[in-house]
Amino acid sequence: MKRRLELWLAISVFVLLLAACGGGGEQPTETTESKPTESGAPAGPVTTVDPATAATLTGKVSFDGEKPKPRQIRMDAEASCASLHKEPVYAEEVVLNDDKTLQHVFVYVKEGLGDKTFATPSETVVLDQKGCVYTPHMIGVQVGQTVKILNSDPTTHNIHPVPANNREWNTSMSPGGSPLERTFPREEVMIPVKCNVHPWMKSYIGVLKHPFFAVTGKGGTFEIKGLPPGEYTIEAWHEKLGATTQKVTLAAKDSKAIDFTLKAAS
Ligand SMILES: [Cu+2]
Repeated sequence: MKRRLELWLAISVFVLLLAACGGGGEQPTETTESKPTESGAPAGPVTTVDPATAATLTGKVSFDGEKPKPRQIRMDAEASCASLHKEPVYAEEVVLNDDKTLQHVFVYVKEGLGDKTFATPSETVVLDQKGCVYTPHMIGVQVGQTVKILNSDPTTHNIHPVPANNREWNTSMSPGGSPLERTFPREEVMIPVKCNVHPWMKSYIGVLKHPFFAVTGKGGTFEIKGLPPGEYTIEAWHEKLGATTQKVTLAAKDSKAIDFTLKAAS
């Protein structure tokens, strides 16, 4: 009789332990309310910025130094890529406009938004492989926002992001195949992207929890709209020239311009 009681107690303890460890799928999920979902999309209440108070930040990024000589990409080893170009193709590492402003600088709010969470945009951001070059060279997305990767080339690419804070993956994409859709669940400035087939292919993806970022283009300018009033640290990030920050205070409805200068690598 005593033995049966001991056995019964042992079974009870085991069952209790199993329940405490969350073995069942119907446990209340009390601990997940503020954690991001699997895709990285915010699970908690999202911040809506009142358009009546929203501020705008604009500016441009300039280059200081001797203009670097553009580096020509040699595609000779891959005839299917080389045949897609009649003109020489240059690496997009340092792309200068005529007025010495810079393209492909990621300008974003680095600090100042506190714990605010923002809705994940439903629009996808396209990254194409065209002429054996990533187009555009640099993109920004929010955590959980879909990046749609295309292969517009008559050749196979193998896209391979090399993140430090997200999961690494690489996928082969054959010509005429379906687009690839991917999300990144964690913030990261920036994720380098390479192609395992073509060593010259390089791109960058910036992933943020908020929508306040821009990539400079022709003219080296940026515009970040819809900012809640506040004090911010803004960073301008460049793949070869490094990063620089500036602090800015934005009052309600403010429209401010700040300029950045990135020096030639010494
Ligand atoms: Cu490729």
